[in-house]
Amino acid sequence: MINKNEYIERREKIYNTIDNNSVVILYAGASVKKSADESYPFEVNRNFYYLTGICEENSVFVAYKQHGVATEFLFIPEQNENIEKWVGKRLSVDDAREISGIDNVVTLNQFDSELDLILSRKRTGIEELDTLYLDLEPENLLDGFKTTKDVGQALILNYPWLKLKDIYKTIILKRMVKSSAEIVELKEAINKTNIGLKNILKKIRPGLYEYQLSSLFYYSIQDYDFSELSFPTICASGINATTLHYPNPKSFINDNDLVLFDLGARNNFYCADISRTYPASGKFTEKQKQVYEIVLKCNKEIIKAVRPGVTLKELNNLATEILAKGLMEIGIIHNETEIRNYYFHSVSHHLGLDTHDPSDRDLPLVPGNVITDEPGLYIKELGIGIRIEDDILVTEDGSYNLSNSIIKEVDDIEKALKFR
Ligand SMILES: [Mn+2]
Repeated sequence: MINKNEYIERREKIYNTIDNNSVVILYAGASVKKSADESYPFEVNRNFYYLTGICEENSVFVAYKQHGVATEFLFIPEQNENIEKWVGKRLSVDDAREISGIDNVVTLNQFDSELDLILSRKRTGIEELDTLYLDLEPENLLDGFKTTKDVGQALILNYPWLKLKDIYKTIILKRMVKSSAEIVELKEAINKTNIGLKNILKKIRPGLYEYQLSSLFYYSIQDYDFSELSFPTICASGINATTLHYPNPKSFINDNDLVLFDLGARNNFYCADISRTYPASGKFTEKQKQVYEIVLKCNKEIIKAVRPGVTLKELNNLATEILAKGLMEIGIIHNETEIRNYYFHSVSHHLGLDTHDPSDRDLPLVPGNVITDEPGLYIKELGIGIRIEDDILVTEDGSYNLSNSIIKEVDDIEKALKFR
């Protein structure tokens, strides 16, 4: 778990970058209606969570900065015996204080009046308040249909002395650099993912349906410690693996199929994102092995190339070059440009509280960044789709593969499959 001192530090860093005479409001969000009286499971706004550690629907964080000093409030739903009879215990004010390190925790029934005191500048010392910061990420929906921009515009109408500013980028730039505690969280997410993959290696064989293996992964991480998935599991056999985000794992796994898995468990919201490709029969065919070795070589070369100063674009150019060279050597393509038919995504994205962690993809890497390394080749005419994905930490002088305990060598995979 992330310690409350770290949440306090994270907020301090944000206060250091925002204007004096400003107020920040961040919303936890609410679950989205599904149908009738059912909702989708609540997913907390990750920027709110990053700065508070709180995962309670409808909570709001407010801080105003005057003369370089920030005054903070956290508003959470009130505990209510009648409601709790139906939905279970809610977070107490004391617990919220302990998790977040915010002293001023207040229940939501006081939100409107407290916010009005601040925005109308009625508190002593905030007569100059003139800036309102919101997370204006365009798709940031508060309840499935109202955006923070809508909320901001309504507030500006009521308090016309405020000008609206976006704090989204400020927060995501901080999120891009992981602390040592965040690396521990990610390692544990990867560890759980490996538990699921090991179970898959014990069960995979021709004659199963894809969904039997994707559900085995979910069962494994739930059975381990009630973990959630980072994202819906991709389990794609044979030609299905040439669809990048193959959505509907209903196919029968045939004798000589490779099966591509792209999956991850999450740990306190930190997401693992791993891909592995296994031969259902237990042995790669010669052709499959040739293609697999090209992707694996690329995966390893990218790990070596990751270091501070490199950009994701440079990594992708390198990946494209290696994959093209490999396919030319085995005669599948005859010039480099044809690689676009067989490799058409990007080799890396940032990873963290989101699987595709928000980031500025043009910034050169710095120590503390965590990115994926996921080359792939998708050859429809051979019915082969292969992706090998690891999660890589950028260090002071290079990189460290956080998922180095998850096997990926041909020999290791075939050996593991022998003992099914
Ligand atoms: Mn990925």
